[in-house]
Amino acid sequence: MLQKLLLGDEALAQGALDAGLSGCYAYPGTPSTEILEYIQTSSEAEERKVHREWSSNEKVAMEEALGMSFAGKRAMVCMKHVGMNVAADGFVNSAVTGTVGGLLVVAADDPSMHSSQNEQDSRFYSQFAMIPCLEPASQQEAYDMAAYAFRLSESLEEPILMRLTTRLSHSRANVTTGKAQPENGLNPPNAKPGRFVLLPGIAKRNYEKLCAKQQTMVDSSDASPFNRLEEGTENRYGIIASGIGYNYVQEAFGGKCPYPILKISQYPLPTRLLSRLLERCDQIMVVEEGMPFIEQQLRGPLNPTGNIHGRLSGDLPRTGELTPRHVAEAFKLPVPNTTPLSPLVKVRPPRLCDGCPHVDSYKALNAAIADRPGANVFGDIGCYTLGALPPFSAISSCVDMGASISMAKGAADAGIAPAIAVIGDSTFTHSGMTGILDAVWENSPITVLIVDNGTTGMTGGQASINNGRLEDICKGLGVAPEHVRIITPLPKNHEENVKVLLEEIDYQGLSIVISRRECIQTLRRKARK
Ligand SMILES: Cc1ncc(C[n+]2csc(CCOP(=O)(O)OP(=O)(O)O)c2C)c(N)n1
Ligand code: SF4
Repeated sequence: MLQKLLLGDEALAQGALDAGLSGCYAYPGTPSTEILEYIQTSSEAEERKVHREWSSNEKVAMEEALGMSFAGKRAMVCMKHVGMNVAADGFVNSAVTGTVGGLLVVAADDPSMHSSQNEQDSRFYSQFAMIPCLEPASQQEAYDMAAYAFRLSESLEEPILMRLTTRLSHSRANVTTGKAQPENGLNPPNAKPGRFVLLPGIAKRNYEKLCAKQQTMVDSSDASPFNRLEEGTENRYGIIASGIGYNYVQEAFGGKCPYPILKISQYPLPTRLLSRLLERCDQIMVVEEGMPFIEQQLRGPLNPTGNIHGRLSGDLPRTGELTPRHVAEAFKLPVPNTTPLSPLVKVRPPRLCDGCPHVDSYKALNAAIADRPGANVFGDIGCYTLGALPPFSAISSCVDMGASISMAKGAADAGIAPAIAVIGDSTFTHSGMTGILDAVWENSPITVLIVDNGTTGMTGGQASINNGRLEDICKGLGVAPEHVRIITPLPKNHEENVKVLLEEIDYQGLSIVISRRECIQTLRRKARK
């Protein structure tokens, strides 16, 4: 046994490695990125040749992990919460096929939207797919749950979802590691049951089986080592605290909570434990991070007695990340002191780094459309989203990965001219390419500016899967070669870049301008090495 100081993400990664992980598949996204990054730098993963490359998007990652599970091995797939929307098709259907080797799907939620477009709660996805969900309350639990999740997955023959949240993913604690287990052997492919072929007849049978497993999943939650009912000395309130919410309760009460606490870290809800709490206490306070997932289930549509409290009742804030202070206020306890921000720390709005290639791309784009008053520029997700802010104020949308191209096409269909999309290289291979196929098919009059800095800058500079092949990819998708142009965003090229952009913007068909210069941060990192 060893003690290690680990982030929640790292604790999970180490737990999965020690539990005989054979492959981790992921697309970067805060706050999940450090899981695969830890495995990429792990010497044991290297020695064992555990798969640890980035995937092109979350759906691909999900299916790759399912393939590894099909082969009998233990696999993990990691993403940020909105990645679940991309992976959803494979994810929901993997519950219908079932799994062979343990399959752990990790979604890291970002309540308060520190670096996200929304604060959706991934627990709903587990309910939707009808599979168990684990929600660690500490870094130690994140470690321990990896092995548990693989065992549970293999006994149920179903994928298991693990939901992390920013605060746990990105804070460190001491973690005691256990004995490493060997990886599963490869199951011969011809021994595979036909249940992976989701033709209607087979899918219907599989779905019946999935429905029949629901009670076993509830029983497993009731018996889970991660769920427990802690006795209190007063029954005025019963507290249901899930995931990291359990820590906030402990902190608000200084570790001496007088009320019974039902700690929930495994779903579906443990009905026997829940009944024991409800029998004892009239008033229930639900302390859960994210959306009111548990509270909503307990209240039903009416909650006639009004005895279920939480985010919906207004006792806790409806939106945003919870804190011990919120819990203290809900129970009218003295509010814990918070350390004020040091005057040395200056709060400033986010901005592009000095010397960032996107600066010169936006300067050229703004100059090119200066006398095109009908121009609309649809943006996407990455460092270049900051082009929406002054001094550029260049883009008017940022919705989901890849939306710039499809929205520009839709707007062009409606008559917007010129319609321009700005998209990063990683976002382009994640979800932009399929939008291009539609625009190629109709030769839509849009210009796509791919700001190619050779990396996935916003999430910390992970490898970008296109690896300098963007022009070939665009031509391969069917874009006319003479309308695939490359510019270098540097001040000295400004006039030339504006000219190229104008030529393509004025062309009445699909054109692509690749603005290529490496991210200053990855460049510096390489120089330091
Ligand atoms: C579905 C989804 N997955 C992951 C993310 C996290 N994320 C935000 S931007 C981005 C990619 C940024 O890379 P790129 O498009 O190359 O632009 P750059 O930041 O390098 O300018 C990622 C992975 C997200 N917002 N949504
Ligand atoms: S990390 Fe790279 S791409 Fe992002 S703002 Fe800085 S220089 Fe630009």
